[in-house]
Amino acid sequence: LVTAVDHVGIAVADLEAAIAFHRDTFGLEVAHSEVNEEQGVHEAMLRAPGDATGATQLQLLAPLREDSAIAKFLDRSGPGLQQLAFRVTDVEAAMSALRAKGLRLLYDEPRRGTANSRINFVHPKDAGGVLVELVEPADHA
Ligand code: V0V
Repeated sequence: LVTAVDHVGIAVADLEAAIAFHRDTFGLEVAHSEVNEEQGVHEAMLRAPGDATGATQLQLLAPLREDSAIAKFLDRSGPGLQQLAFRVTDVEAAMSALRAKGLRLLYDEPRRGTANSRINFVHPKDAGGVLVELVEPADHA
């Protein structure tokens, strides 16, 4: 079902400050950055220099709006780990397999994620308290 850990997501209040922290402290570089209006995030994907394409990335997530999932997470929990994202080759097939096991998916249909990936999420209460994202990268389409 899962082919890799695609990324781990951290909720941050200030994206530029978090990018600078991860660069200056750990040497991570920004591989990609975008605004996702539907998800209410301004995000950056970071990786270690020399990482192969497709290696697990670190996703920094800053809220665009007060009613966004990231703003709510920051209000409740403060900055920190918000999600674990598994890469899959077929997000609809993964959704069906997980639904068949009784897990709740947050969306009926996949939505648009980073770099035109197709995404969905498992409810954290059905995954051991972890918000699990399913990601089908665009180049698998
Ligand atoms: C909430 N809970 C979490 C959690 N968020 N537990 C673990 N990890 C999280 N991130 C817990 C919360 O403490 C409650 O526990 C319970 O879940 C239900 O909370 P709720 O108040 O009913 O729900 P909300 O309003 O906090 O919403 C939680 C969900 C929301 C997961 C439904 O955050 C959501 O829709 N997330 C999916 C979208 C998202 O995260 N987008 C931003 C990333 P107690 O108190 O009942 O025990 S965008 C992205 O990743 C992109 C673009 C990408 O990767 O491509």
